[in-house]
Amino acid sequence: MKIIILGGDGFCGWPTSLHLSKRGHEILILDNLSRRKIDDELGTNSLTPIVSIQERIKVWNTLNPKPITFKKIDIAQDYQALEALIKNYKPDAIVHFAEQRSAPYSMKNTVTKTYTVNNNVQATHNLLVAITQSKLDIHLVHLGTMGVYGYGWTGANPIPEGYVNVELITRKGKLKKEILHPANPGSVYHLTKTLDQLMFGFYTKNDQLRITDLHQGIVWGTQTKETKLDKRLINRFDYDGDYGTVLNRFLMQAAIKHPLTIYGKGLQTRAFIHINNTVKCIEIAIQNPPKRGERTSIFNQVTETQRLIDLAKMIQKRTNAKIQYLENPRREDAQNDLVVDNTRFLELGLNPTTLNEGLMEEVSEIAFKYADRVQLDTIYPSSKWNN
Ligand code: NAD
Ligand code: USQ
Repeated sequence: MKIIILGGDGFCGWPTSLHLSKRGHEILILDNLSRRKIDDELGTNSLTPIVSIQERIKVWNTLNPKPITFKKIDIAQDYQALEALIKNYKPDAIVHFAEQRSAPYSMKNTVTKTYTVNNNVQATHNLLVAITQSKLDIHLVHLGTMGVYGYGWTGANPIPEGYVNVELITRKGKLKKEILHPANPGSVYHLTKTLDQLMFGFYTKNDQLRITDLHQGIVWGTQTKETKLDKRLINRFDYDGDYGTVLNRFLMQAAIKHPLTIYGKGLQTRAFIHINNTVKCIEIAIQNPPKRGERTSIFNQVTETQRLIDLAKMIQKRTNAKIQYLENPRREDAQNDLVVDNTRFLELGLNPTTLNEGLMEEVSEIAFKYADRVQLDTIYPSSKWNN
């Protein structure tokens, strides 16, 4: 297949590009490199040393018979270029990772709030218009988030894969319906993902676009089989207070003997998935597109749920790390239960990597190895939900 990867220089996009390229697909990466620029703006870095996108691709193309190509474009700002590229390249599928993905960054200040909304909403909408204009039958696979549901909104029931059965009380009695699960975003970033869902609903209905939305949990881990092939192919690893996600932060903190920073009491439960499973899920999603005219196909892209305190204790047991309880900078429930239905991916062959299996490899091969690159002043959280 010919596949465009939007955001293919990022943490999930780079290993996905390599994974699909290795399996014989023709890959074109589009990225505006904004993620690297934000590192400079925040004075931080990837824990792993990453080379330029041009060098990454050059190395990959010496190892793999199918070359990857790259174009620098801002899909939120340069609509004409995006439309022209899609029309010329004629992809079978487009995978859309290209959004500002940090919740803390999206809550930092007025500039980052408006940037996140403008970038993410415009990127997704431009893409939908460009696919429609191309008149090509392209399957769009988008990376959404578990955070569109809130965490545990439906109480004791598992969070369903996108849609929920409801009974409406009307003047004429009860009406049964299946609707999109109510949105309950917890940050401006998560809010943009709920808006993406509405746009997908409209374009599947109005223009019969074929769209898959993957509600992904927190991704942990760094390397995949392909990124391990050469040190210049290494994936990025964010650890700072804005972009570092909780489990990768704990791993880095344990490696440098910094206490594990739990916000609140650590009774929040979240959904997790290893990067190896992320790339596999994208492959499965591409192989199983919805039909033209069908509603958005939604998968929950998660393999397990964990309470943060349990994660911290799991790492403590292996590394003797201390735990530090910080006042929670976020506005979120101090405690929640979270059960998630992920049947669709399991039935299509996903084989989950569990935390127990992968943790020590991450600690020793990544966190300890690159511990001397940590910029200590970026570890504590600096974004607050209520200033
Ligand atoms: P990332 O920031 O590492 O990668 C995103 C890439 O998109 C970056 O390379 C960035 O330069 C590019 N980009 C952003 N805006 C762009 C634009 N307007 N034009 C062109 N390129 C643009 O993020 P990631 O962790 O790889 O996440 C990828 C996607 O997966 C995001 O949409 C995110 O919301 C979703 N997701 C990530 C996680 C996670 O834990 N990392 C979990 C759930 C969902
Ligand atoms: N947390 C800590 N200590 C830390 C960092 C975070 O206790 O040092 C807590 C947070 O308060 C929160 C939880 O850990 O309760 C998760 O935070 P996170 O930063 O790991 O994840 P989040 O902000 O939710 O965002 C990440 C990705 C985002 C993706 C989302 C999936 O950055 O792109 O959409 O995970 S999900 O959380 O399932 O919605």
